[in-house]
Amino acid sequence: MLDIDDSPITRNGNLLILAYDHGLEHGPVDFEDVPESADPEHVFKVAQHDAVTALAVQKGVAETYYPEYEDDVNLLVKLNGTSNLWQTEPYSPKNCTVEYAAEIGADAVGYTMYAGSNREGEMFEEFREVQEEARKYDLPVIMWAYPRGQPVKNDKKTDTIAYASRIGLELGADVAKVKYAGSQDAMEEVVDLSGRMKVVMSGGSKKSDRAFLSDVHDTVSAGGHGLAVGRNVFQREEPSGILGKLEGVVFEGKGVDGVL
Ligand code: FBP
Repeated sequence: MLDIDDSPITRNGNLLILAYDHGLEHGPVDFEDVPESADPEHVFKVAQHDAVTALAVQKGVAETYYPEYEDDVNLLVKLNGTSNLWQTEPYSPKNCTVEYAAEIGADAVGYTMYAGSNREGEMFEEFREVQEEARKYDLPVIMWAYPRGQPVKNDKKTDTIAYASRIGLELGADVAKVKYAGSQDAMEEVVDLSGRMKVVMSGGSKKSDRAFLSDVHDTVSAGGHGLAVGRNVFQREEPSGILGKLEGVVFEGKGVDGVL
C-alpha cells in the first residue's frame, strides 16, 4: 500500500498543490487580471516556492515546460479535464494515461470526479483504471471531488461535500480535493467521513488574503491536510507573498494573524 507521506508531494504530511489547468477548464478569462499568468513558464517559476509541494497541470503543459523544472518542481499530471465551451451533463473525459504521465515524470496523478452526474458510471470506470494503474507506478492519486449534476442541488452543503469526499475514500484515492464547506465544524464533518484518506481544500475564486487564509486555517484545524489552489495564487501580482503566508498556516501551524 502506498504511503503518501513518503511521497515528494507531501511535506510533513501536508500538501500545497498549485493547480494550473485553468487554460483548459475556464479559458482566457482566468488570466485577464494578471496577463503573465497565461504563460506556463511564469507559473512554473512560481511553483519553485518552497511552500508548493506539487504543480498540477495537463499533459501538454507538462511535456513542454516540465523538463526545465524537474529538479525544482514536483509534477502532478491531471489525467482528465473539460473546457467550459460546452454544457451538457457534467463529464470530464480522460486525455492521458497513467503510464504516459509516469513517462513524462509525474510524481502524482489527478482525476476530476463529478459524482451525481448521469455519466458517473463512466467516470467511476475511468477512475478505476487510473487508480489501479497508479498503484503499479507508486503514484499517489488525487481526486478532484466535485459533486455535480441534476440531483446535486447545492454543491456547498456539508453533507454533499462529505459524500463526494467519501466516494474518494471508497474508490481508493489518496487525497480528495473538496470545496471549502463553510466553517471549521463543517470541514471536520467532511474530514471525519473521509477516514485515513487526506482531504485538501480547493481554492476557488479570488478572495482577500485574510478571507482566504482563514478558510485554509479552518481546513487545517479541522484535520484537513492543506489545499490545492490556483486562482488565489496566480491571480495575484506577487504570488510569493500569499505562498509565504500559506506556508505558515499549512506547514508551520501558524494562525491567520500570525502570518498577516
Ligand atoms: P482554483 O483554486 O482556481 O479554484 O482551482 C482549483 C480547480 O480545481 C482547478 O484545478 C480547476 O481548473 C478549477 O478549480 C475548476 O473549477 P470549476 O470546475 O468549479 O470551474
